[in-house]
Amino acid sequence: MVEEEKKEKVAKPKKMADPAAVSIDPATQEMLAQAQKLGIDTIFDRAVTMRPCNIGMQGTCCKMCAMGPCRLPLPKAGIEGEDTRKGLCGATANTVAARNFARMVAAGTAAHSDHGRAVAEVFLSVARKETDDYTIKSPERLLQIAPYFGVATTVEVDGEQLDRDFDEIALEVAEKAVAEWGKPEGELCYLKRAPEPLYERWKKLGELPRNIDREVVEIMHRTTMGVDQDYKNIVKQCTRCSLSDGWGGSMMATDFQDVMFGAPSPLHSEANLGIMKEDHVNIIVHGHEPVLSEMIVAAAQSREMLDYAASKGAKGIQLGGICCTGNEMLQRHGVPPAGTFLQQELVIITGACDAMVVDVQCVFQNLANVAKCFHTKLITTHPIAKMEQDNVIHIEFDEHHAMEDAKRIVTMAIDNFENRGAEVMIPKHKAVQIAGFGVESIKYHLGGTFRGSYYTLNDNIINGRVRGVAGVVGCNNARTRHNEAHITVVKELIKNDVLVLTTGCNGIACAMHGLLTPETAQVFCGPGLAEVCETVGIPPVLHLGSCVDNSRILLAATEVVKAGGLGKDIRDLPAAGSAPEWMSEKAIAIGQYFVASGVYTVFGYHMPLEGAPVLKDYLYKELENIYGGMWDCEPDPIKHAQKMIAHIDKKRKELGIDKARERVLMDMADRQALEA
Ligand code: BF8
Repeated sequence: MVEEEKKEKVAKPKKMADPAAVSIDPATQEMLAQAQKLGIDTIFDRAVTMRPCNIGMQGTCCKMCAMGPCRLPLPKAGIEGEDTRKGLCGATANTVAARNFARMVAAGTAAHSDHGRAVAEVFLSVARKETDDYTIKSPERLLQIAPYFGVATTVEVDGEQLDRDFDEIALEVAEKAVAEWGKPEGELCYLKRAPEPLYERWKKLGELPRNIDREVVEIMHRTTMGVDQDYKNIVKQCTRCSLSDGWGGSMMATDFQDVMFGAPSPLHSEANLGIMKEDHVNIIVHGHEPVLSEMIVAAAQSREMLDYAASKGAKGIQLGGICCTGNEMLQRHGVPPAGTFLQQELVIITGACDAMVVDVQCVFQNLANVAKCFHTKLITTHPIAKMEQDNVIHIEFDEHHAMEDAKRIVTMAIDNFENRGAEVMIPKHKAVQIAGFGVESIKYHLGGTFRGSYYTLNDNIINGRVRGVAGVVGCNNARTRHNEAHITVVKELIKNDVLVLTTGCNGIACAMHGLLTPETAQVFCGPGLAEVCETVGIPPVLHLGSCVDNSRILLAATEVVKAGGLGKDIRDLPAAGSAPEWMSEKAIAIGQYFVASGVYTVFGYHMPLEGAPVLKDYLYKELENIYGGMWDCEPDPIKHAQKMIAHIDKKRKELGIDKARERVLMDMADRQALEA
């Protein structure tokens, strides 16, 4: 009998995800069904069979030492009177949850900033003329940022200011930038890019980051067993560390990528799995650091490689992106993203992916198992990110012979084209998009070349056509329905005349669902925002790039403050932040620097704070008194957007711009009267 029971158990069919229930995207649904037909498990199925740990979800599992893990779940009946929960050492639920939260901030900051460091180091090689493969494509950006590093761009000769030697400027900036990760004293150079009251607040609070590595290290020290036991003091260090990300490592990643690869400007592209082509060699770049992918784009466009592809019977080479390397290639070259974070396995399951090239971050280890079922060459390229499976090829990138590495990879993909199996299925779905916005292009489109400022945007916010601005960013999460919260939040915001700035996987999701074209304004926007978008020809959702490019959102907000009429600090602006489907530690670092920069920031899904209600209250309420920004969490996407809109309205009221203004058409006599 026992044996029979056992057999029955084994024979039970494995639980699988329902494609329509786990994604709103038809391409994802089709490919998931195909994966299930082929018996290949994906993250969607694994999310069904593995449930998350309830105590970890609450943020109150402490595994900082070998006496634990100490688990401090909230009692089912709640807490009446004193909260007596404590770990073996006496750590309270607040301390445990704050330490876990802080370690996420440290990990997120480390990831973005190590990416920034790698880019800055490549730039140093360029400035030292050690590589021919990379050059300076945007000298303007370099001259723009040089003063923040204390590097002069002019030199006085006989009482006259003359342009300084450009190579000298480049080298000095590169050396100063690389030092930002470990300089022994002082503060990060970019902090003074923030509006003055914001910088002064951080200074008064003693939260100016000293150097990037130190702030990450200090979190690791403070949160190890028996050190910082005051949740407010831990959160303070979270701020200092996260600022070294947003106003440090991430901002430098953005800037030096712009300097070397060119500052993005709006361009046309497409998005979703349907960008792959059956008769082309398909190469997918995935990860976050774009240094090698830049070379892959150049190699794939070279006559030599195109001819070689033709000789193997391919009609061309189709590049596509996943995650933020995809966003980087999109914003500078128009390379279409094949999908978001959750679609990475599906790209291979099309059977048409001849090579997937990965660098760092957000890469599933299961890609190697999926690749085993197809002809796909899975290539890791970064010394800090290898895979244990033996079908994975490692080609380590080196900036000194970057083009050689890139050509080797592209050649490998072309050679693999003829090895495709019979199971090729590329979903038809794709959407067009306009991407590649940045601080300057917003200025150009909304301010005009003549004005060259954010004045027109501010004017439209003041007159109420644009109710406010929202930064909606971040990941997909397999615990929520793929893209549903992203799209619902964004649609609700633009319906209510809120202009949306997007990055990361939210940007890809918005592109896939057709929200990144000027034409969508008429369909989805409130009348005010629709009028502005139509007049200047921009989409109501502006794609600003990858997750390190959230620094562009900080700088855009700073430009709005500078343009005047909307307060003196980011905290005064009718603006809010959101990550509807977050999953990465990087999102927590971003959230903390948004909050500490004065932005009300709402996360979807859940936050690992429910087990520590006092800490939660501190982050969701008290931080507003300190920074003007605070955290919030709302899984329901409509309520999520409505909370952001309520905050925007609160700020409009504080600014005295909450009443609809009558639009008066002035004639010449009226104007003359005004001038008099
Ligand atoms: O850095 S949004 S899933 S890809 S972590 Fe990863 Fe999240 Fe996507 Fe970009 Ni950002």
